[in-house]
Amino acid sequence: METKKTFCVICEATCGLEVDVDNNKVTDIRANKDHVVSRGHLCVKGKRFGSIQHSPDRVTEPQKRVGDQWHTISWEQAINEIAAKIKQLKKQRGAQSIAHFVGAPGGANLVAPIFRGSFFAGLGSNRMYGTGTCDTMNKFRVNGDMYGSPMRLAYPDVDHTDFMMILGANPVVSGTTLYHLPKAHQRLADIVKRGGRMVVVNPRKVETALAGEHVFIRPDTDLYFLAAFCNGVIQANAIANERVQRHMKNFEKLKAVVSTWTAERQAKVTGISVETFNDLLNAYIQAPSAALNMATGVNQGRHGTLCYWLLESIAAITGNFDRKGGNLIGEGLIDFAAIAKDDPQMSLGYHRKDDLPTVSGQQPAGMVADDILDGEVTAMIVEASNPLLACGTPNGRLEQAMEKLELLVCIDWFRNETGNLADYILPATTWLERSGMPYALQSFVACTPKPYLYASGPVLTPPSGVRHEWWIYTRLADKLGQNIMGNPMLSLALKIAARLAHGRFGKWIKVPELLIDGMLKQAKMPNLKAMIQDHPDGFLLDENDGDNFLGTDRVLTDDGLVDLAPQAYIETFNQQTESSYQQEIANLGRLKLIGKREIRRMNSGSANCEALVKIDTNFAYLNPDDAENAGLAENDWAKVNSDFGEIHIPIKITNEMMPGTLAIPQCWGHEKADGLSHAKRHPGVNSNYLAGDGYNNIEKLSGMSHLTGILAVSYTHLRAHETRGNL
Ligand SMILES: Nc1nc2c(c(=O)[nH]1)N[C@H]1C(S)=C(S)[C@@H](COP(=O)(O)OP(=O)(O)OC[C@H]3O[C@@H](n4cnc5c(=O)[nH]c(N)nc54)[C@H](O)[C@@H]3O)O[C@H]1N2
Ligand SMILES: Nc1nc2c(c(=O)[nH]1)N[C@H]1C(S)=C(S)[C@@H](COP(=O)(O)OP(=O)(O)OC[C@H]3O[C@@H](n4cnc5c(=O)[nH]c(N)nc54)[C@H](O)[C@@H]3O)O[C@H]1N2
Ligand code: SF4
Ligand SMILES: [Mo]
Repeated sequence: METKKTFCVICEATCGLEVDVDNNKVTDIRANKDHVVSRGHLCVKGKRFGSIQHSPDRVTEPQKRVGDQWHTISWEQAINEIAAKIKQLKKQRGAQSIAHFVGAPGGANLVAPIFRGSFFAGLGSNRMYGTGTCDTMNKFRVNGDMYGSPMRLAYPDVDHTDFMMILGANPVVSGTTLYHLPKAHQRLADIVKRGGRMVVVNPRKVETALAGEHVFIRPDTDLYFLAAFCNGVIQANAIANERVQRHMKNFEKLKAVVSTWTAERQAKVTGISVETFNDLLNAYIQAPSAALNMATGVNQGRHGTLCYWLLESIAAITGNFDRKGGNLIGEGLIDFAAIAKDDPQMSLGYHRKDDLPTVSGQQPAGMVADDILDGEVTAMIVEASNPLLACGTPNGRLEQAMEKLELLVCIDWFRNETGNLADYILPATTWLERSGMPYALQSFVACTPKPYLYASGPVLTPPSGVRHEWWIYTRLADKLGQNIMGNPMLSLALKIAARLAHGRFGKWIKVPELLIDGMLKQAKMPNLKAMIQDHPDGFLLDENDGDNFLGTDRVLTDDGLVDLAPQAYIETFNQQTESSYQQEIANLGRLKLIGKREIRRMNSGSANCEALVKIDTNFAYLNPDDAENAGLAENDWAKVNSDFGEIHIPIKITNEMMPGTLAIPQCWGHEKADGLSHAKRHPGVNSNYLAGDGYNNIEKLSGMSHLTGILAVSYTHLRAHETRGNL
């Protein structure tokens, strides 16, 4: 038995782990109490990952579907056949008809994205979709417009702030997104211990609220709250005038656009009383330093881009941006933001027939069904994702569309619901089987209140039939006769490496390790071997004290000024805000649907984990008043309709829910999961049958899907003779 140190990549907390390994099997996973930042933190998903790692359902050889039969085939056959089909489709339908779809774990993988991006660039296709347009593309859009690069990403300085307000996030369960906060509960509770305040604004009284205070907000009304908040700080003259004048532009436009939004007007739709609003506003203004944060619960609404722009603007004009204890921009080891700015794949682009944008390389996931049905997309490689459960799929529309693809390849550990429709499943390595560093954003862009460096080698040897993603993309490029990584010499070297990687010389082929070493060298840091041997718990880097962004060449806009009012946002705000406000008023009596992340579930990816999933189904969570109105009692089945679909789901009644809201944990609905035996026995219901897709249900500035605040048309008691589960 051996104990190895590594880190968990399941969520962005990236906790340090100690893994006991016996005969290439995980026997125990514990928190590494010496890890420089997570310091003994770990959750049940990391603890029990062994059950996923060693699941009997794991795909360990390439699989090919013929009719409804699955056959194990060799890698040689898989790569040959897939490359031949891609070649044929490219010739017949053009390179842009060959798409790829990347899921959340794709972003946790340091090396795969480089090869994936390069493979598709070589193919000539920039048709990338991903669940980035289900979680955060609005933020990348705003960063690009305000600070000059999608990767100039601010984070709240949790460990130093005197006031923190969190909208639409639940870091204690989720581990946060786009910044790094292991031990979230303790660090947020510490704000209160220091004499400050930590306020969670959320339609559900979430776990994070236990670390501070909680304020209910009606789903998808944050825009009016933030517009009034922005106007409030301006009216109170809480403006850092000198900073604004020297380092920012278009303050007057911002001021004008929010000028009609008051505490009273927002109160009508948000449910946040004038008194509570003013209390929050005053606390924010008076705090010596104050940090704001918003995440998926606001990003997925109809106005995610406008909301994030206002949130960032409030921080900027009040002097809380680029100030210790406020919202900071990290100084990464490598200037990723500058690289991303000049990379046409990463910057804002318009590559589609419609006017929807490509943000940070991603086209809207909510357009996949339309693009397939319109004949724009004929083939797709899905890497580390399960779009059938993750995306809006009105009554299952996405599944019907994806069945029409001429080629569907899933690179995954399992045959998930999307994989069921695939022609090929290509088995990939797990994070315990590869070298890595925590998410690129935290490592290189330093989106973390506690900057640190960590790197580790593989803990396990992969099964012989499993491959790293870099290898898969390189072999496909080789077969297609196209370059990988641009440069022809490097391309040739990589192709030779991939050809040899699983033969006699295999143990000498260390492509990911060389790449990681290259990145570390560029950052003037110790190499991977030294990190593993000399720094098994990582090491801390300089803290970010603020006052290092504004007025420096790190602001990447053309004129070096922060843009407080990008023209597209002003136009969209003027076009949409009044009319959507009136709709909100008209819809005040209607129930709104939100999602719910659970500590034992990681999107759909942990659904098959016996050690985690012990309940048969997800539930819809309702306030007692709403339950009574519909004649529903605990555990009754409800029939919920939206404009898009219908589901049948059992309910739980709880005061945690704001009246007028319904929360359903997403990424359930495994009744067809033939490759996931445990998930199939505990199927639950796919709440995204109620979400819309297509052009009208997409936020136009960033391509984000509309997945929260969905209006219910009706919710009624399901009579006993009606079927259970999805219709
Ligand atoms: N345990 C667990 N952890 C996860 C995941 C998981 O599935 N399970 N998923 C991972 C992924 S992919 C991501 S992107 C991150 C996301 O991390 P977070 O952004 O923290 O995501 P959630 O926990 O869903 O928090 C969103 C919150 O928004 C609230 N909300 C919904 N609608 C609104 C609204 O209109 N306004 C406001 N103000 N609040 C609203 C919801 O009640 C919810 O508490 O989590 C990651 N971590
Ligand atoms: N209604 C509603 N819908 C939502 C959300 C919501 O809040 N509300 N949240 C949205 C968000 S934020 C997200 S990110 C999506 C999540 O949706 P996805 O990003 O699609 O994530 P998963 O459903 O977990 O699917 C991940 C798949 O990747 C595989 N996998 C894991 N690690 C690796 C790896 O290293 N390599 C490879 N090749 N495969 C791997 C897993 O086995 C699994 O099959 O759901 C979205 N859907
Ligand atoms: S909090 Fe996130 S990173 Fe830490 S053990 Fe749990 S899933 Fe892994
Ligand atoms: Mo996500």
